Amino acid sequence: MAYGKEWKEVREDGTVATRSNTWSPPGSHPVGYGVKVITKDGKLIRIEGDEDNPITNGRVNAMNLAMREYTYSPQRIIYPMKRDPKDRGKDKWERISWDEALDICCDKINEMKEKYGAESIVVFGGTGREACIYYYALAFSAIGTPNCCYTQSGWSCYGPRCSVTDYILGAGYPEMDYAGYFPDRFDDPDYVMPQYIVLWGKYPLPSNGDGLFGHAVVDMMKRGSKVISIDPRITWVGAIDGNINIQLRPQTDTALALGLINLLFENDTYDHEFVENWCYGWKQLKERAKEYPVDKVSEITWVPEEQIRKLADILGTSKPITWAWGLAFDQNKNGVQLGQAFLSLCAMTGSIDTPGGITIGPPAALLGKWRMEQRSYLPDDLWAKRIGAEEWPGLSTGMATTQPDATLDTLETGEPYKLHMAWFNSSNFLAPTCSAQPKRWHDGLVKLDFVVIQDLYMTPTAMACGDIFLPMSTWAEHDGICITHYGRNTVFMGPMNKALQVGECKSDIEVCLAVGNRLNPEWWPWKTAEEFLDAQLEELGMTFEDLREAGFYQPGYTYKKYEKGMLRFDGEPGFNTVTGMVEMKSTLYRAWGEDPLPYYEEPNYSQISRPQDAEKYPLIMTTGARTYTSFHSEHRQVPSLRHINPWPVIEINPEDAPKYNVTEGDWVEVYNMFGEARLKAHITPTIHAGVVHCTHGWWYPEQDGEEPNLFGVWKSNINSLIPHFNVGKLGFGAPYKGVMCNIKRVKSLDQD
Ligand SMILES: Nc1nc2c(c(=O)[nH]1)N[C@H]1C(S)=C(S)[C@@H](COP(=O)(O)OP(=O)(O)OC[C@H]3O[C@@H](n4cnc5c(=O)[nH]c(N)nc54)[C@H](O)[C@@H]3O)O[C@H]1N2
Ligand SMILES: Nc1nc2c(c(=O)[nH]1)N[C@H]1C(S)=C(S)[C@@H](COP(=O)(O)OP(=O)(O)OC[C@H]3O[C@@H](n4cnc5c(=O)[nH]c(N)nc54)[C@H](O)[C@@H]3O)O[C@H]1N2
Ligand SMILES: [Mo]
Repeated sequence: MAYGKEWKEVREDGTVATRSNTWSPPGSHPVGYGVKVITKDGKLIRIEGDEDNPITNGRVNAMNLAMREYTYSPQRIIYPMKRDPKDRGKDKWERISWDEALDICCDKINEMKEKYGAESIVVFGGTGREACIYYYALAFSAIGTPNCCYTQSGWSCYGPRCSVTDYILGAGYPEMDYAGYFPDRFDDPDYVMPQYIVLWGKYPLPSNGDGLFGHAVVDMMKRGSKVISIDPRITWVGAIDGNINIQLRPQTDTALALGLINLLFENDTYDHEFVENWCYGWKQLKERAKEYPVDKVSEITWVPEEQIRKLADILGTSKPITWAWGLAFDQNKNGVQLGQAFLSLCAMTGSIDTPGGITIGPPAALLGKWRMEQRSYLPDDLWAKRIGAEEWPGLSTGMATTQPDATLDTLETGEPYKLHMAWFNSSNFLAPTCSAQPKRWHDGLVKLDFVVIQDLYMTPTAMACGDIFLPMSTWAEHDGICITHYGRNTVFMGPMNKALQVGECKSDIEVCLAVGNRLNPEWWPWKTAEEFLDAQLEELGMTFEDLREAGFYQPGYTYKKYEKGMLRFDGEPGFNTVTGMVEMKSTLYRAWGEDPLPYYEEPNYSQISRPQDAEKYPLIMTTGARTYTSFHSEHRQVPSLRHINPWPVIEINPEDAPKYNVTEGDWVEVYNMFGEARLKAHITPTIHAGVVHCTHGWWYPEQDGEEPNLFGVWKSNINSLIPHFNVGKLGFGAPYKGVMCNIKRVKSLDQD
């Protein structure tokens, strides 16, 4: 159903309902909950679900239900501000106009370029938010630096999965098939309901990770699909009768995947037609997988042998099977091999590009042309200066960024050149979000000459090092486009429609345009967001107003594109890889000095690889499983959400808790050779014995914000326990979801 002009409606009670699609800010991934923003006299009243949205059907997540509190929080920053660099760490901000703020920023950019070269400026960006579409362009063609950095050690989010897909499959992000492409959804005649949904290292109900509307899993369960959850924790979905839990030791997934591949070959239950015609290197993979017999895999993973066999039987005999892979792939040094093995399993079960299997995007992203072009603005010699690009081709080929760990080294050592200026766009990485060993980042950042912060709230990062603060609008306060997987697998695209204005806040697009207009008008000719969005949508033959009136866009899906010549730039059948096939044995991995076949590697900080530390640190810590009430470090100031989850939590198995004299609700210090953090104990049998899980992203906005306290950012900073440069051979992956640790009971957040 198209909305027509009724995307904005005045109701009888005088309120206005503006249909929109939520993305960010505040943070969220491009899923696009369809909503109605209810305003009165320009003020936000509430968010309602939009029952006409074909995917979300009127449902809204907790963070959007709390939008009014978020929008009008007294702690939100709604005017541009400046602070003298000598007052960093002090609450000495002064309100200024946008013009003054932008003039200062642009003058500084020009000054840095002249004195030290454009590469002395680095743009930092965070996760999956709308800003991510624009901060690369902000760096490359507005500011003119090759150094755009996503700071998570080993680029451990999404980038690895996308790059692995690119290298092995030559396609856009593989997503579980939840019939999102079709207006009639699950009733579409082309669609087949999967027998099983594999949720591997992903729990999409709270996370809606990457581009997947998590509740679709529940919609599919209602229609008969069963879930296989591969996770050290038993989740709500896993706990439902008939669903299967494979509770493994963190970071041992690649061994499990290879064990399953071995059994599918051994049992001869793989899809012969697909494997033999469309997969390169399958015989070598078969040989490699023989090194992973089920008894060995059971010992490595802690999963009982009979469970592994049963799982292999299900995978070999059920059709269709749909697969979702999550963050646990990226946050693993061995994750590139895991991704390769995972895609091989998808191939062996005949799931790739088939109804009810996994969908894949074409090699060129929808609305991706403009983003690619911005890169070409930079001359080759400047592009060659991108930090870590030459040393890490396996990363820098897939990602247009710096290598994050190398960026920290550059910040600390001034090699190969000194960094002088940073522009933070949607990243608060001192709070335990992106950065591992955040104190090291802190000490490097406070020494920079000039720092710009583009955010909605005063954060520990802004307080520590910001000189200019540019206040951002929420998704309800600006125009934009929400597109799943940034166009790499466009299940759905929808308009974000401005419904209100708060203070003088502007959107990320507007800031990009303002900076681009000043510094590089030839590449930034658009004056308004709408003009810019019109230009973006030209390739689809529509304007932004058309998209508003349509309400949403679902492109439809053609299955088995590889048979039809729809996946390669040359129009031939096959996949867009070096060999034209699914590369179970990777040509590119080999070219970059990596084993072309998947292998299991024990994590560096485990009791097995460091027996000398096993007694000191007998537990394994995984972190960051998402909660319904926060997006990373955001939302801690929102009373109703904080009420639900008031403190950081460490989950401990009831077998382990008494050994440490810990009971429910106690404060616990978790520590290892890198650092420590304090959280509250939750004793639960849903976590595997021997493993603890810690929530991430904690700081205390209610506390003193000035240095050295910085809103208590060091107290529960779980990333203090995560080492840097613990990455795989391609430069990807880090142990955020698996390091050894110990715990002890303490009196409180501050007292031993
Ligand atoms: N231990 C551990 N650490 C982790 C993880 C984990 O699982 N465990 N997960 C990691 C992952 S996967 C990721 S992606 C990172 C995320 O790390 P970050 O993306 O750095 O997340 P935040 O700390 O929330 O910082 C985002 C900042 O941007 C602001 N913001 C929100 N939306 C917008 C917007 O649209 N525009 C602008 N300009 N600003 C906005 C927010 O207010 C916030 O201050 O954290 C990582 N850290
Ligand atoms: N509400 C909310 N939503 C979010 C975010 C948020 O902060 N809050 N962050 C967003 C971001 S940036 C991302 S990347 C996504 C991530 O979302 P997901 O991909 O769903 O990842 P997580 O929630 O980190 O972890 C998923 C599951 O992996 C399990 N796990 C932990 N270690 C391992 C392991 O070694 N192996 C396996 N197989 N499983 C393991 C955890 O127990 C957890 O249940 O969520 C996004 N959505
Ligand atoms: Mo992420």
